[in-house]
Amino acid sequence: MSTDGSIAEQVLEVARSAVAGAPNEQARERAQAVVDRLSGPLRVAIAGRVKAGKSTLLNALVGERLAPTDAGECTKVVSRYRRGSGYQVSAIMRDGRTEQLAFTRTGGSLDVQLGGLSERDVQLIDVLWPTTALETITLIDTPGLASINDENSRRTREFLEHQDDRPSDADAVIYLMRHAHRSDVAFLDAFMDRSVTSASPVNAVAVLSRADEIGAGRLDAMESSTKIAARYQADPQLRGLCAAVVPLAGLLAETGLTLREDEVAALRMLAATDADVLERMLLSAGQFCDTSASDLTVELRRSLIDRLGLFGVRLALAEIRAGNGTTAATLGPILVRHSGLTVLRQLISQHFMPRARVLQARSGLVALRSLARSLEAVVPVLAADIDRRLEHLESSTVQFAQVRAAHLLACGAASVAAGEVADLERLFNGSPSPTSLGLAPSTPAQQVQVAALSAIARWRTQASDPLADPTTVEVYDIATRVVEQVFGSAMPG
Ligand SMILES: Nc1nc2c(ncn2[C@@H]2O[C@H](COP(=O)(O)OP(=O)(O)O)[C@@H](O)[C@H]2O)c(=O)[nH]1
Ligand SMILES: [Mg+2]
Repeated sequence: MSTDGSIAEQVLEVARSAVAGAPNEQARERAQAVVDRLSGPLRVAIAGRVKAGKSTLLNALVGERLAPTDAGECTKVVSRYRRGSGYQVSAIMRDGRTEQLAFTRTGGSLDVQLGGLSERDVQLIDVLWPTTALETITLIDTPGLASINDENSRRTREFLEHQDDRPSDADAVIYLMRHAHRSDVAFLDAFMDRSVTSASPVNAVAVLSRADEIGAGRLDAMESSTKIAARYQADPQLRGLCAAVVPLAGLLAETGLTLREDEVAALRMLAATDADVLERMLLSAGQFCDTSASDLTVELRRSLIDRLGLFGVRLALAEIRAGNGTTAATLGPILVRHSGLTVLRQLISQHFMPRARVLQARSGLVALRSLARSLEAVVPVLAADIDRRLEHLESSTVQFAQVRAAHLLACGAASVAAGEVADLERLFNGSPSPTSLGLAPSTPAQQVQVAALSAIARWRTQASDPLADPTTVEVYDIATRVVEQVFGSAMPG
């Protein structure tokens, strides 16, 4: 039986022979790109409207303030953050050149200078950073989608969407929405109908961002946003576009992870303010920063609002007063806990990661197939060999089929009975194992086989329903294949 890893390795092997047999530099580069991709980490793009909180989320995931969160020139360009052995920032130009960029770190945040370069000529800013947070994923910050036709949106779509001759540059997408605005759904839709590789409900997750601002930043903001996210997730249209919707206060997470002792000292001073006075101050950001509101300088108060938001300030003060967190080391984790970052992280590690290798292999396969097509006229033997090997891989590998079935199921293309959805989802999620059948991993082999036989009978019966449409039949067929694998790997003894 193939493991997830070996699928990627098999595609990698095909890519390596394409590199070796490439008749020209261009073909070699394309094949090499597949090799690089399959041996590198998963690429997760963060997309959404301007000011949705994309860069803030990226920083929270890294635990450092790498992505600029202002509207500086670099926020208009796609930026990629990946692990490096040292610190290095470069611009990959549209004409293919690479230019080293100067950068500084001020107040804990990374500041990149474009020098004399025009952002219009820059295709991508490539940041190499030595942090373990980027070991298994590369994060991509995209310019905001203000409207479907503007320049930034074009750049983002160019990056995310599957183009005819090459697969998307992202393996998975985190889509940020402040609220499920009509056009947000339209944007999401535009990404999704491209191909399984670029985006599908299988590799996209939606984040209800800036969740702390819901309900004017009251202390129950996160509970309200959790309910709203649950409602979005139940929406059939959204369910068909992304795997899940989770609420997130990215700013709280970013600041919690980078909280400084001097900031907590200022918060402690505020917490000691007379309760009535404080109550009034916390009514709005304007009142909080009013010149005469506190002995703390206006500048200091404004920076607390920038770093925490009104909700974050309220939360921090309440926690300090309760004695739960009075230093950066104790208050920081409390802020992170309230932010929703843990749930998002779990989603990434449980949803994206197990499929990461499969998705990458799938992207590689698409790229190699299009390479083979372009080589047909020049080196027909090599092209045919690549095609044949890819075909064989695709048909013999149940994981590709699982991803496809999960996609068809999630986007509603397959019409299965409501009572079957959970069982099918379980089958399409992860490598075939007793867990696929809802059994404990330690279930005795004989028992697994008995359960598998009855599941095979169940899905086969469904697949042979003469009234079922072809897509639905395909999903049941794939379910049967998965269970057969479970059966085959459960050896009594
Ligand atoms: N209150 C609050 N503000 C946020 C949050 N995330 C981002 N912001 C603020 O919203 C603004 C835009 O954030 P940014 O990350 O640059 O958005 P981007 O344009 O999508 O990259 C900045 O001023 C952030 O501080 C959040 O979770 N809560
Ligand atoms: Mg940004």
